[in-house]
Amino acid sequence: MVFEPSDRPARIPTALKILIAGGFGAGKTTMVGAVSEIKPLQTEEILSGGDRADDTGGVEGKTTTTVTMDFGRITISDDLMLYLFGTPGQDRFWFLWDELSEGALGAVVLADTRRLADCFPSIDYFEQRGTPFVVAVNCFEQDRRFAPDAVAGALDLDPDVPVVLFDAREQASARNVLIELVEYVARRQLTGAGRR
Ligand SMILES: Nc1nc2c(ncn2[C@@H]2O[C@H](COP(=O)(O)OP(=O)(O)O)[C@@H](O)[C@H]2O)c(=O)[nH]1
Ligand SMILES: [Mg+2]
Repeated sequence: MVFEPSDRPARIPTALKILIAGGFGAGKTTMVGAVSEIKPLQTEEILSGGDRADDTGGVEGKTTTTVTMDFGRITISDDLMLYLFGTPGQDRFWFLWDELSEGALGAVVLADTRRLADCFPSIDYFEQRGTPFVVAVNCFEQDRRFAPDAVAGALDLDPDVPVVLFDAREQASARNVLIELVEYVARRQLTGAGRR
């Protein structure tokens, strides 16, 4: 048997791990579902009326909550593949975060402008760990668009942290956020900002 040298050597793509964080109802499950090439792995639990553990103020349409985590995969290019891990939004699952964050390239923090404060814990967490993150503003209210600068100011972000307006339901829009994060991490590494 003769092996012909192929003109395009098979490349093994680099697989990077990205966390998708943000408050309850900010759109994590939606985003992972919109971009993932594999069926998202997730467990939704019906929110019970009686002993409801999650505060649903502002997200009244929501009847389920993700109990485990969202997991997805997206191919960005021939040599780059991203694995997405949605962080559990509920405070009672914080213990999972350290495990999840291990080896992550960076994070996307989803911000819902109706409940902006909900993403503070995620931002604090990544700032403390030195994990690079971008803030993706999920535009629920079409008629009330917030300027990225205004959101950055309200969240008191470092000036270099990218803030992107997006729609978690749209694949191209969600994909763009991920590319923004990868480029941000690359820029930080070039300038040495990522080194601790
Ligand atoms: N209008 C609008 N609704 C969205 C958007 N993203 C998510 N939703 C809806 O908001 C609700 C909460 O989203 P979900 O992904 O479950 O939030 P999670 O708790 O962060 O996983 C769901 O009913 C989604 O269909 C968006 O960009 N625009
Ligand atoms: Mg969810």
